[in-house]
Amino acid sequence: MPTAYIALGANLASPAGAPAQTFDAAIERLAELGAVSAQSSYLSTAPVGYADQPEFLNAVVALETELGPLALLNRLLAIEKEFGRDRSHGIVNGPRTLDLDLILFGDVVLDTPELQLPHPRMHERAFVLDPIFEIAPELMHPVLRKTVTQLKKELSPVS
Ligand code: PH2
Ligand code: MG
Ligand code: MG
Repeated sequence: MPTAYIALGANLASPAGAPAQTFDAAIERLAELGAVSAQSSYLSTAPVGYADQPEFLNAVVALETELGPLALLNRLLAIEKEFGRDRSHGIVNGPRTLDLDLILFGDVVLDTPELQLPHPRMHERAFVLDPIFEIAPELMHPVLRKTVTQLKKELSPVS
């Protein structure tokens, strides 16, 4: 069964509470989609891309699932909504109650309007690489053919 790596991000309270409580509850939902085989710690991170917003909580979960990548993506979007995600305001990279990004799905490489795999910015983002490094340092990026450890080393200290 393929392993999906899902990045969690939040910097606003959701119906479940503060971001850490949102993560706890969202991970219970993720566990209904397969088996959660690993989970990083919850890391406080400075906002990237749009600076004028609260700091984020970030984490990564490894999920063994029978769902295909698009079916999984649709379930992630539904869970985001359940936890109060509102995509109607126009701020790209702005504050959110819950962001669930599908980062990797086994070795699948996909480039469609709905879903790109691996996530096209995963290797540029410490808030994604740091939590993956905690749970899977030897995981290989299927396009760049570098491990998460290598990608983390190549990241500039400000990203
Ligand atoms: N997500 C973004 C944009 N910027 N910054 C941090 N620290 N953490 C995030 O999860 C994050 C971000 C877009 O999804
Ligand atoms: Mg995101
Ligand atoms: Mg997202």
